Amino acid sequence: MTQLHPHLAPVFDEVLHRNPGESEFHQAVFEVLESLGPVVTKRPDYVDAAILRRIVEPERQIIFRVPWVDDASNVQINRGFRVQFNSALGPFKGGLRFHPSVYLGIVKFLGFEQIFKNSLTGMPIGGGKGGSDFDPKGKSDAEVMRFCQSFMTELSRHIGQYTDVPAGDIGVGGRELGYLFGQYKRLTNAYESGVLTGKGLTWGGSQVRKEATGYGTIYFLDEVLHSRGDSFEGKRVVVSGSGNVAIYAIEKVQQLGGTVVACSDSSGYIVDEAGIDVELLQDVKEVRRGRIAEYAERRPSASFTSEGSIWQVACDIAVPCATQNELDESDANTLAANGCTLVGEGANMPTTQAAARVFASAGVTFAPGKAVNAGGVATSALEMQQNASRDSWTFEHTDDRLEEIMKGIHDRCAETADEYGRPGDYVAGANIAGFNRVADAMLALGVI
Ligand code: NDP
Ligand code: 2IT
Repeated sequence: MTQLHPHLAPVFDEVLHRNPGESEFHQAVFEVLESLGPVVTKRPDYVDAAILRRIVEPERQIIFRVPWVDDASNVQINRGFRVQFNSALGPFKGGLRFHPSVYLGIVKFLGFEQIFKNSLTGMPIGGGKGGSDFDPKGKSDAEVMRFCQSFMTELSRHIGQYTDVPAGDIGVGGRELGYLFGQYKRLTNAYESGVLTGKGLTWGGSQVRKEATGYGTIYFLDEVLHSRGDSFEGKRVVVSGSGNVAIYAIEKVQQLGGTVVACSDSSGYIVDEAGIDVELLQDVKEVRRGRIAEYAERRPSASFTSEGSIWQVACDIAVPCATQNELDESDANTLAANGCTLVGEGANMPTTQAAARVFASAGVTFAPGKAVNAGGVATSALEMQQNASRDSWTFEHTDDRLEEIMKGIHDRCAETADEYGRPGDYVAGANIAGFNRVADAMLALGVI
């Protein structure tokens, strides 16, 4: 572990003391603090106003019981969370995750990352995150609906278009957002479109929001490649996951002339040397909600493996799009040895700190999630703009806006890294650029 700056070490110690057992949150905080040494040296006013000590403490944390009745008439109890982390730049904004692994430490790591990601977009959105340990897998639509209605019955007191605007994340897609919005509308007797993003196109959603995180991820990586005089044309790419982010990342890579040869889910991975057939993948994962092995059963050029790691598949570019800490030190060594030159995080914190250090020392360009996957939340902010003006834009216009935003984020990270003497270090660039904008707003708003 590197040493933190003397002003930052006590901040981290306080985080460890106040948040015992929340290892993902500790990891996310450490990764940001590690980049901020040069900032606190340059800006003693941030230290004097305790910006660092305030930014690691959520403004509000809500934990609630979610009781619901399953199809066999049994009462089930889940736990719900919303962490409203920082609203200096705008209303709290960030997704909801439904996955059995969700606990406060996961929600806090995601909410903390969201502050800097949202800042990097340049849009007026603060950072928050929520979710539940509910597992939508294997549940009927009616069970998912009853769970979502119960979850929203409590969450509705804490959200609003000017307060806190949730969206999707792992396990929360169009179906779940529909049930959540329906219940909010019923409880409040108001069609308040701006209270949630990721809505369907017939009920207030934006074009491109579904595709935005995956497309935005690839637009960002395309900028990295352009900055080296290169492109996706002819590149061999591995994308982990096969959910919302992965599917549209795969589609965009192939539109730009690359070939995605592998993807995965929590049961294993498939290799398809002919290039992933996105329509088939959508049918297996989005329509049928099936397992990735079914793709290989239906496609002669593909094979399924349940053992080992997807990162053993040789590639030029690796795009982890599944979940946190899915790419470890040994995976990073394998990727580097196999000639991978670029890793971009479509997921939130998929790369362990040890793996990121391997990439740095092996000369593999590493682009962090808070910059790379910001296209999802940026398009959520475009959805909020459309809702506020009761307008709806075309696919082409919205996609152009997304591409422009991703180029802007790329350039902001690259320029900030140069300014702080870390050329090519996208981690430092993203953390510093994201932090500075929030810190300036917090300074202006006083001690609150
Ligand atoms: P989905 O639920 O649509 O898909 C998640 C994918 O990751 C599935 O293939 C799932 O496999 C796999 N996965 C999830 N958890 C695990 C696990 N513990 N181990 C192995 N595989 C796992 O989610 P998204 O595509 O929306 O999210 C993927 C990542 O991108 C997350 O890190 C999320 O925070 C991040 N993200 C999402 C954004 C969005 O707009 N949706 C925006 C920015 C970031 P299985 O089906 O087997 O569970
Ligand atoms: O991690 C993320 O940025 C998201 N899950 C999307 C958040 C949003 O509000 O669109």
